[in-house]
Amino acid sequence: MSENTHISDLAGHIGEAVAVHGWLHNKRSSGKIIFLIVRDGTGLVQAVVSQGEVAPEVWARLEGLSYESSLRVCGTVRADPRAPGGCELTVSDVEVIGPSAEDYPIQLKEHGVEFLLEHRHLWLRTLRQVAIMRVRDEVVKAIRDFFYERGFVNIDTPILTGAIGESAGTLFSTEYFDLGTAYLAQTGQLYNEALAAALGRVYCFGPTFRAEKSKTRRHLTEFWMVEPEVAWCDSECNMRLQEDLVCYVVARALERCRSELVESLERDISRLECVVPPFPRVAYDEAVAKLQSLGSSIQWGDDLGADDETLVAAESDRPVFVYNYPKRAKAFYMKENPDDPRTVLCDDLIAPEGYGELIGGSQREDDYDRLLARIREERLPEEAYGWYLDLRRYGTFPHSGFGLGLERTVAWICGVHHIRETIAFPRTLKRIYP
Ligand code: NSS
Repeated sequence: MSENTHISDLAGHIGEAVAVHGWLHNKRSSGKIIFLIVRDGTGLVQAVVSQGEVAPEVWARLEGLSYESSLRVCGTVRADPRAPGGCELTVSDVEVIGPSAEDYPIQLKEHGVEFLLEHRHLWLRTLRQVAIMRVRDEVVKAIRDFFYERGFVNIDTPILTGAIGESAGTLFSTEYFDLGTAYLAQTGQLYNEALAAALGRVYCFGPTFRAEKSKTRRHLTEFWMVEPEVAWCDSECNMRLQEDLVCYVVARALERCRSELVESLERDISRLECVVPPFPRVAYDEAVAKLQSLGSSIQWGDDLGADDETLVAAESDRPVFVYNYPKRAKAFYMKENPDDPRTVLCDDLIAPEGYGELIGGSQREDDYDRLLARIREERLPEEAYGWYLDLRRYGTFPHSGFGLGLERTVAWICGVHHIRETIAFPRTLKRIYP
């Protein structure tokens, strides 16, 4: 492969001859000049071809060139303050590496979302999708840096599991040799708890799976979750960690993805600039009373619905904690609230602007008998939890953790309505292609 200069680096090569490799994003011509807009994933550049300055066969090649053909463009970099990136290419040669068929399905016009999802492998090439993938990458890096800087150890928990992590209702299962049924992980949390007793502060970050029947803009069947687990940390300490993480990630996106957010995604970043501690904290009881006064049909004991979440955070300029939910609305592993045993020591962090729950977290039940009772109440298969109960038999310890949904966080930061755009190949109730 010959030398390649990335479009984002062209400004450092003014006056030099370079070769750029990319795809034809757009084209227009005016008489004896053809303007090619080339994209390579790092940016766009206008390549200016003058008929008099290229060989006749090159000119002929360009006249019929279709969108998304892949190209090698040779030329000299010229400073142009009006051009995106501050420069253009004066072309000496163009080689067509892979011509694109005439029927490239994604045009510059608006398409329906089902059509776009059917062509997700090509839709990803558009500037908006490229910007979202770059923000996602930055968010992932920020999350890893946050935990690394604080001394957490990253652990990869299993994806094939024997114990139900969250709720039996949303499991993907598969036959596992002679050992019966295995499940795709809904969470890495239970394994994280074992590791917290080994290493103190740990986190896992990977894909999780839920056979969600809900067709909402906040649900995927495969999504990525970062889950820290911290020994000697109570529910209050857990909420502070969540607040710090979210503020760190938002600040990083604002610092390093400003052009993606502002130019490509037209995000109102003033809404992100006010994401600083402290986040409001509303007890579940209070939240229910307030929601009822606003017309919600929620009853004490119910989990918050999507509309309730939107309402709870509607007046806030930053995410809102709702804490200490009723036991019956939450998972079996949450610690009973000593001040009100009908509730558990947990929190959901709800984003403003209608993006819903970003985080679910809790202090874990560290009492052997209470945990066993909860496993039985929920009719979970006790034999699968022997190892999990052992953590309470051999040196139990107060500990807490949470799970932050990557796609919901990226959707909120990008201001993207539906989380399906925040993962390369979304998996939903009705879609496994492409
Ligand atoms: O079910 S959670 O509220 N909590 C857990 O899984 C805990 N085991 C985490 C822990 O304490 N270690 O899910 C956590 C987050 C939730 O707030 C959402 O942001 C995201 O995971 N989540 C989802 N994102 C996309 N699609 C679906 N279906 C989904 N479910 C949860």
